[in-house]
Amino acid sequence: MKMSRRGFLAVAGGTGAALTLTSCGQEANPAQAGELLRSKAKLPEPFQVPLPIPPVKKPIRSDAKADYYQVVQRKASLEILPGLKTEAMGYDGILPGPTFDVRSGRTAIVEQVNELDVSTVVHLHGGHTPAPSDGWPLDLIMPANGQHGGHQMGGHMEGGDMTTGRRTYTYPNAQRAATLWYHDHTMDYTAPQVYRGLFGLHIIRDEEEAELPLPKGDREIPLIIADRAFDADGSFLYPALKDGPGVEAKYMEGVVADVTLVNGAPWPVHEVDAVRYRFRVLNASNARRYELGFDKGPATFVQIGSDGGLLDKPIEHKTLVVAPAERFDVIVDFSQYQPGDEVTVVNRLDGNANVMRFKIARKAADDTRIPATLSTYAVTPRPAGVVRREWRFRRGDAGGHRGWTINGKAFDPKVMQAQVKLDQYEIWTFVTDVHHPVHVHLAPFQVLTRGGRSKLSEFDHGWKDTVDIRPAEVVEVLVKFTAHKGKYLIHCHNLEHEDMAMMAGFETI
Ligand SMILES: [Cu+2]
Repeated sequence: MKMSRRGFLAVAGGTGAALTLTSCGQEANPAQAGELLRSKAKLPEPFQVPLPIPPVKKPIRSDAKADYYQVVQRKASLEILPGLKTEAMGYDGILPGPTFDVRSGRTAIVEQVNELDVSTVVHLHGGHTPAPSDGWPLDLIMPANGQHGGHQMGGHMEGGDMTTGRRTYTYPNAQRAATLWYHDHTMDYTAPQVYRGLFGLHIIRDEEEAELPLPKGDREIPLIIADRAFDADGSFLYPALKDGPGVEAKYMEGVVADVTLVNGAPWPVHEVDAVRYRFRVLNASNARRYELGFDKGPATFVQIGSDGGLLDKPIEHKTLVVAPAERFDVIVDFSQYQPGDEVTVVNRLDGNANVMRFKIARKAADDTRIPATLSTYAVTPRPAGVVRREWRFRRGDAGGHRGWTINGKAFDPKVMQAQVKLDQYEIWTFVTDVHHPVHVHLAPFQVLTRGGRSKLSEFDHGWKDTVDIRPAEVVEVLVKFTAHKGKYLIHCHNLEHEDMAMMAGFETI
C-alpha cells in the first residue's frame, strides 16, 4: 500500500486511531540524532581539494523596483569525489547553488525553472517573505518536461498552488543584514532533494553592517557544511523508501553520512593570509550536528552574527555548536599562526572528525577589527502580557508508518495548528524527546529560556530562526510576526524528521 499521509489521516481521523510507538533504541552517538550511512566509494585523502566558493548570482535585469533573476534547477554530473561522477540536482546545475548577494530593502524577483524530473518547491530560509513566495510544501513547481513528478505524484501531493515548469518568487529583502539560505521544501521529499544538491546561500547586506571594519572581499568566505555518502560509482547514497516518502526504519532518526563537504568539496583545503577572516558558517546537513573546533593553536571563533544578523556585541567561542540549518557569522584571527602552519577544523561531536583545513600562506596587512558594539538591534524586548503557545516535538504516527509529530499530529497541509495575530509578541515553548533543530518561518525569534533557566546556551544569542533543542529539553522563545498574512510553517529541520511529518502549518491573521 502506498504510504499516503493524507490518505491515512482520512481513514484514521474518523476512528480516532492512534498508534503507540516504541523507541527504536539508543542513539549510537548521543550528540547526533541519526544513523551513520557509510559510503561504498573509495574516498579521497582529506585536504586535497581546494575550497570552492559558490559564484554570486547576477540579475538578468534591474529596474527601479527590483532585480530580476532566473535560476534553472537541473541535473548535473559533478566531480565531487576526485575521479568519480555524481549526478546531482542543482540550482543552475551546481552544488551548492549560486549565492544571492542582495541589499536590504531591494526586492529580488527570482524565476525558478524546474528542468528536473521531480516536483520542487523553493523556500528562502530566514526570509521575511509573503506567503505566496514562502514555499508552502504543496505549492509545487511541476517539471517543465511535462512529467508528473514521478513517484511523488500520489493524490496527497495535490491541493497547493501548482505551476508547471516555472514559478516566480518575490523576496522583498525588507529585513536587516543576515545570512539566509534557500533550499528545496517539497512536501515529503525535502530531505532527498536537498541531499542531492538543492541548497544555496542568500546574503542580505545593509548600511549598518557595511560601516563595520570587518574582513571583506576574499577574506569573507561562506562555509556551507553538509555530510553526504556516495555509492561505489560516485552516485549519492540515500536510504529512501522505494514506495513513498521517508527513509528506511533504521535511518528515521536522521541520515548522517561519512563524507564532509564544505561548499561542495570533500574535506577541502584553503590557503589564507595570517590575518582575520569572516566566515559565514551554515550547517546544510540533513541531520548532523557539529561542534567545530581547531585541532591546534590559539584560534577561536568570535561570533558576530547568528541566523538573523548581527549580535549586539561579539561572543568568543572556543568551539562552535551548529545544528542543521543554523548559521553562525564568525571572525577567525589567523595572525596567531606562522606562515607554513596548518590548522584543521574538526567536529568534536564525532571524535574530532575532519571538516577542512587552512594553510597559513603568508603574513599580510590587516586593517580590520571587531568592534565592541556591533548592532543595537539585537537586544531582547521584554513585553508584558504576551500570548503563549506550546509545540511538542515527539515521535509518533506519520500516516500508517512511524514518524515524527508536532503536538501529536503528523503534518496535514489542510490543518493550521495556530492562528497567530500579526504585530503581537508571543512566547512559544518548544518541548522535545530527542534532538530537534526547530525552525519557524516568516519571523525571527529570540531565545528566552533553556531548561527553565534564563541562562542561555552560549549559542542562543541574537535573532534566530532555528534553535538546537537537545533531548527532553524545554526552550522558550519570543516571536512576533509582521507584515504578511497567510499560511506558514513551523517544523523540525532534521530533514528526515521533517519529511516524516514533523511539520505544522500556522496562519498569520
Ligand atoms: Cu526533529
